[in-house]
Amino acid sequence: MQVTLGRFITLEGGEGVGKTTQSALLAEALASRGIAVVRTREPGGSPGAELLRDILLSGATDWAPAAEMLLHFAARAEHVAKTIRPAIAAGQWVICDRFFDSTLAYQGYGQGADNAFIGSLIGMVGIVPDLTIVLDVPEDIAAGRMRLRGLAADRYERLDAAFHARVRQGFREIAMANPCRCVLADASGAIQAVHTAVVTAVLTRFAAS
Ligand code: T5A
Repeated sequence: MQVTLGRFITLEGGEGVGKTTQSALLAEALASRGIAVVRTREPGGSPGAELLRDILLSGATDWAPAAEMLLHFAARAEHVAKTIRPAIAAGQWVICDRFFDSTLAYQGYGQGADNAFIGSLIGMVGIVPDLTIVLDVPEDIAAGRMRLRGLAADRYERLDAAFHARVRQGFREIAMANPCRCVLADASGAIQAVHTAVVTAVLTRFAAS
């Protein structure tokens, strides 16, 4: 594969579907092909956005849905300006663990924020991933993985099963509504099997680049 331009790949899905695991494996696979890769995440990914991440995940306060959504976009604007755009401009491939689809799924589908308003803010961010891989796992399997990991739950992880079911359905609908950008991947199998599906999706999408 000949590479000249930076690319922007996002990994999406609910809690514990394996985004962080697959992001690391994909970065290794691309690096082994000589591609310069930047791994990043949301909320966060730049110093200012990481400060907002702490505020959003700590659970120190219960945000009004509109305020929470705007905080995610404030972090995103900072992240895009300070990390994502510079990397792509330098010819690097950016792999981002969550991006604007997470706001649609969590704040829109999950918490009832206005999807049209979220859509207008997505337009203001002004950058759309070249490829979004939505990792899909039944909630019970994902919850089992989180339990096995044994870390303390953050504010979103503590929300109830109905919330997580709406989030999963939201991601599935987003993937189906955006077939040119999104690939919906069954991520309930073994780590290596999911990795193979992720790499195949990436190589297929960028084969002509
Ligand atoms: N959020 C974020 C919003 O509400 N709106 C927004 O706009 C944005 C951007 C971020 C939170 O913020 C919310 C969503 C989130 O709740 P986070 O800590 O970044 O918080 O949380 P997650 O993105 O959910 O990250 P997690 O680390 O919790 O989950 P991952 O990354 O999906 O899963 P991963 O790779 O860490 O794996 C979890 C465990 O499962 C194992 C791993 O080894 C690990 O132990 N595992 C597997 N086990 C078996 N089979 C596989 N295939 C496995 N893959 C991974």
